[in-house]
Amino acid sequence: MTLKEHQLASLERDGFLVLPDLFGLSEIQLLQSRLPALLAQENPANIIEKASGQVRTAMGIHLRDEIFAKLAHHPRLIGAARQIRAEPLYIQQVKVNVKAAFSGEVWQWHYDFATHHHDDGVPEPLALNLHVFLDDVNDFNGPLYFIPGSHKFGAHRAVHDTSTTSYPLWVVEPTVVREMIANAEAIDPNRAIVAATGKRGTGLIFFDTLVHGSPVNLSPWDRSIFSLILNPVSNASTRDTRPEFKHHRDFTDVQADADDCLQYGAG
Ligand SMILES: O=C(O)CCC(=O)C(=O)O
Repeated sequence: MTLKEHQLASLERDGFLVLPDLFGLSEIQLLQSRLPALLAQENPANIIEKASGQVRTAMGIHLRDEIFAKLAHHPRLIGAARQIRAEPLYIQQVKVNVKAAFSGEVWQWHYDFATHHHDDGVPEPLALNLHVFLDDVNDFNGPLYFIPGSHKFGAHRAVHDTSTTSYPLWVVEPTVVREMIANAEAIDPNRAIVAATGKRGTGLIFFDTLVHGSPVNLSPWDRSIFSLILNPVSNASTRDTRPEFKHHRDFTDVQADADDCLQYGAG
C-alpha cells in the first residue's frame, strides 16, 4: 500500500489519517482469535483496569504471539511508516488496547511524546502510532478523540497523572485542551474534535504530538484496537526506567513481512 499525496497532505494538516479497509475480515478474524488466550495470561504486560479487573492494554503482544508478530511487521503498516519517515525505524511499542464492553476506562487527553520524552528520554517527537481496529469502533464504544491540528502545538507542558487510571500517563491540562479545540474549531467548526470511528480492519496513523484521548465504553460492544509505535533508530530512547514491554530496546531497523502473511495458511 502506498499513501497518496492527498492522504499525506491530510496527515500533515490534521496530525492523523484514517485508512478504511486497510485489513480484510479474514485477517481481523485471525487476529481476534488470538486475543482470548493472550488476555487470560497472568503477565505483567497485561495492564488491568483500575475498577473492573479487565485487561486494559496487552503490551509486548508481538513477542507473545506469532500472528501479532506478523501484524507488527505488516507491509501495509511498515510501508506507510517508511513513506512518512524515510529512515530506519525500530519497534518502540506494540499493544492491544482492549476497552471492554461496559467497563473500558478513559484515556485522558494526552500526546504520546510527553511520555516518550519524560519517561524514556526520546529526543524528538518523530514516532508514529499506527492502529488497526480489531472491532468495529462506533460513537458509543470508546473511540479515540483527536483534536485536528493539535500536533502543531509541538511538545508543550504535560502533567504526570498516576491516579486516574492504572496506566501512568503524561496528560494535557484542560486549559490547553480548550485552546487547541478553539483553534481547530476556528479552522473548521465541524471538526473541533474528531471521533475516529470505522469498521474492523480500519487503520489509523497519527503523530507523536497529536493530542488525543478516549471516553469510557458504556456500550455492550467491545472495542479492541492494535497499536504499533515505530520510532527512528536515530531518535532512540536514552533511558530504560520503564519495563521493556512499554518501550522495546531492540533498535534494529524493522523489516516488513509479506503482504499475505495474515492470510489463513500463509507460511
Ligand atoms: O485506546 C485508546 O482508547 C487510547 C489509547 C491511547 O491513547 C494511547 O495508547 O496512547
